[in-house]
Amino acid sequence: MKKHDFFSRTTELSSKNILRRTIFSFVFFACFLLLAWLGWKWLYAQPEEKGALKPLRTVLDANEKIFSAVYDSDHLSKTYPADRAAKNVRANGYLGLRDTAGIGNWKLHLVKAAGDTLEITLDDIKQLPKKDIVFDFKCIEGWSQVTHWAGVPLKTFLEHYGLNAKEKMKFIGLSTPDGQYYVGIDMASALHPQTILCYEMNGKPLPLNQGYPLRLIIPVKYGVKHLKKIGVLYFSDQRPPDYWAERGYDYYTGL
Ligand SMILES: Nc1nc2c(c(=O)[nH]1)N[C@H]1C(S)=C(S)[C@@H](COP(=O)(O)O)O[C@H]1N2
Ligand SMILES: [Mo]
Repeated sequence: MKKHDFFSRTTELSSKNILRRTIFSFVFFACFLLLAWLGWKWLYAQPEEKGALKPLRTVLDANEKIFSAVYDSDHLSKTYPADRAAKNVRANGYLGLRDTAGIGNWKLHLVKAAGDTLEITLDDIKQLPKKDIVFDFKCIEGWSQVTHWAGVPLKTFLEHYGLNAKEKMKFIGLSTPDGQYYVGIDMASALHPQTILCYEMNGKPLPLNQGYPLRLIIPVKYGVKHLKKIGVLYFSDQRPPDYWAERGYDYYTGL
């Protein structure tokens, strides 16, 4: 008898408990939904800054501070034997590539200072020491591919043109000849030993859709920074304009 009472009491208690808990969970969940909805509304009411909502921009800027502080310019990206490189190389992003008129007269405009621009031909560039690199090219859209490139290290190139003093500036800027696509790169990454002014892919001249005659290859960055068909290269102490950063992407995009 006692035993029975005991059991019926616990059954009663636990069904009360269940009801209480159900109500509690429901209220808790409703509050959670309300808070999430209010948070969302608040976020979208915030002003935009440099292409992203301000609170999100604050997080991006904090990430950038951390990554540039820990960035080690001696750290090398992983490389692969040439036979691992893709034969069918993916091409992505055609801004500034479509107009091919005048490509035969292409020259690189190297802006040494305001009003002082050197015009450099592809043959000039090919005279400089050549470096091959086979690495895993990564696009922020989510794909990657092991690819094989060759050209002159940007650092070697700048030294050849006596621009070592410019290496004290904070950034280099690059743009296509028509100005449709443009990027800015922090100097530490620009001078990284694996950063090259590239004119060959798989041992042949760059195809048009890969940036013929000259592109940037910068393995320490995502694909967005590997500007194809370089028209102009210049130096700056401020962040140069950057096509995808203006559309809300992280400026630094380091790997
Ligand atoms: N001129 C130019 N360069 C560009 C782009 C572009 O649209 N125009 N897209 C960038 C992006 S987003 C990527 S992922 C790489 C792709 O390089 P690939 O065509 O060699 O794969 O080029 C970068 N360089
Ligand atoms: Mo990309």
